[in-house]
Amino acid sequence: MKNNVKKEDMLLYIVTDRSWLGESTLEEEVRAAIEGGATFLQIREKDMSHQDFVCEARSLKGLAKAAGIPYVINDDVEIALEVDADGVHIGQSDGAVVETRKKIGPDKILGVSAQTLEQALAAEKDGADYLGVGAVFSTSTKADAKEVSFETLKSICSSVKIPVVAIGGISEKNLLELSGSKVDGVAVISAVFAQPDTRAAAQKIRKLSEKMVKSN
Ligand code: TZP
Ligand code: MG
Repeated sequence: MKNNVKKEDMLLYIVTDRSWLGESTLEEEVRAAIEGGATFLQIREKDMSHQDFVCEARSLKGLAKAAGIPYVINDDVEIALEVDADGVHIGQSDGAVVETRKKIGPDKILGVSAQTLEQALAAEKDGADYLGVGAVFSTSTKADAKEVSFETLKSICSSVKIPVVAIGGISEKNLLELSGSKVDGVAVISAVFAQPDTRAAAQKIRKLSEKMVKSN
């Protein structure tokens, strides 16, 4: 298995969400989050035409490249290949991990969502570079998110070698509750993008994530 991502890349993993955009553009919001210390970017769009998604992905790619952070496309392998993204992130219902790895080749990042230890072990064996595990807290951002217990998160983190990022309902209030799970970082949407000052929110979450990882 190639080492396409590092554990440190997981410290502050941001996932885009247009539903929180106010006056500012998605590009401005992502730039602010990167300035605040984001270490990884996932571009996630659920209702967008192929062409618009390609345009958005190209423009955000510029920001990620300038900052030197990895960026992946959620779900859509074709778009990831078309814009030459660093990789793709898939869920359990987005197609087999082995097939996705074949399509993107060995050098691109493959992230996989896992809710159980079995799914985590299978994804690692089938070629995932990192795992997203959650929802670790309740979230209103993803309607169908299943909750994953602290014990499950902990058992996944101690059973796989690849980096693991926790996701779902993580905020500055509960982040440190993840201490002791051995998780490598946090993936957030609302804790950064739903805040009035995106840059400051990212800074705060990044600091807490570093503290949490150190105390693991
Ligand atoms: N996958 C599991 S929970 C979730 C996703 C995409 C939503 C995370 O959003 P938030 O606002 O950080 O809870
Ligand atoms: Mg998906």
